[in-house]
Amino acid sequence: MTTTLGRLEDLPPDYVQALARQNLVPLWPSLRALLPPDKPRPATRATHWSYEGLRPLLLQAGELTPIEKAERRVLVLANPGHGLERMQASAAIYLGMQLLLPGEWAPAHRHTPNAVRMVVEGEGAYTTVDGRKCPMQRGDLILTPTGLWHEHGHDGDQPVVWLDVLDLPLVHYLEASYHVDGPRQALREFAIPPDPQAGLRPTPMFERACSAGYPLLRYPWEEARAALLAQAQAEPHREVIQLAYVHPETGEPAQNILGFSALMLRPGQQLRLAARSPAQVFHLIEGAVEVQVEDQRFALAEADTCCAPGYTAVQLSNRSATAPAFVFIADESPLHRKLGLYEDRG
Ligand code: 1HN
Repeated sequence: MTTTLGRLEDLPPDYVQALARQNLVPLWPSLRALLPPDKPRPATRATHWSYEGLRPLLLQAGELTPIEKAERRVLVLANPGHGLERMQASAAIYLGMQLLLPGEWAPAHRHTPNAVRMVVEGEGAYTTVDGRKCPMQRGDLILTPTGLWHEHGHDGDQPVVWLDVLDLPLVHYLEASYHVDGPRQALREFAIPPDPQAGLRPTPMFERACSAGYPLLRYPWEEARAALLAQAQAEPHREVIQLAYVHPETGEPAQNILGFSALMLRPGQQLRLAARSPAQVFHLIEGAVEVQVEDQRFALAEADTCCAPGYTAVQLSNRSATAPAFVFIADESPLHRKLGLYEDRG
């Protein structure tokens, strides 16, 4: 039973002031907002960011602000439900579109938030992570886990754009966010190069907990796309064609806080994703997809991004009857599982 509780206005003003003078606050006027009935009331709003809309503005940032004045030239995909100034897509997810122009250099630093890059367009750029040079090609996923040095360079002749996904809002909320600048990294090779196929697993592997060490930093799109097509072909009746980006040796999620996967929709396929507690981000790598979140529908074109709050079912529809579609998904599920908050409400 949910009874109506007393409000702050019901209390004598001089009593409320006496409390404040001693840094005290009554709980009951705020209790329902802190613990709403049945499900959370998320600030996260289903939001769509069109690449066609943002691309000219990002290129304009390239003209307006030299890389030396930006360090990282990024337009943040901000969720209006949180307030644009908070620069967050969901409670734990930060999204940004980053531009690097030919010959530019984004200097080395390391920081406490974990980051990944999903490459959107252009050739010739690379990220060096912990001394390991990771070429950036469209659709590649590149990890820069917490505490590892990273810098970006560009030897090509066209602009390169990628989507940054960080757990910055959470790490900042925890008052644990900071960075350290460093010198240009010396390159080093892997003694035994990791097998990129080993970093893709059927999504139930998400269920396991986590470990340290990041032997695989670059998850080439070529491998992920081929593995999705092979799964679809091998299991023609399987509804969900999805691979999680995982630690290649343990099968645990590739990073500690946010989870990453690639999903394929068969031509014309409609797929309902259950209402689960973590918020999610969808970024269209290839094809044409409609994303429905409650009463909102977003027609995603290639390189578009959208987000959905937690505890909400999402319907994905391939708008093409002839071609498959490929979606990159980032979500808060490793975090929710570790905290014991994960729920699947079907
Ligand atoms: C960062 O380090 C990068 O290294 C991009 O490219 C975006 C957003 C907030 C904090 C650190 C990068 C970032 C960031």
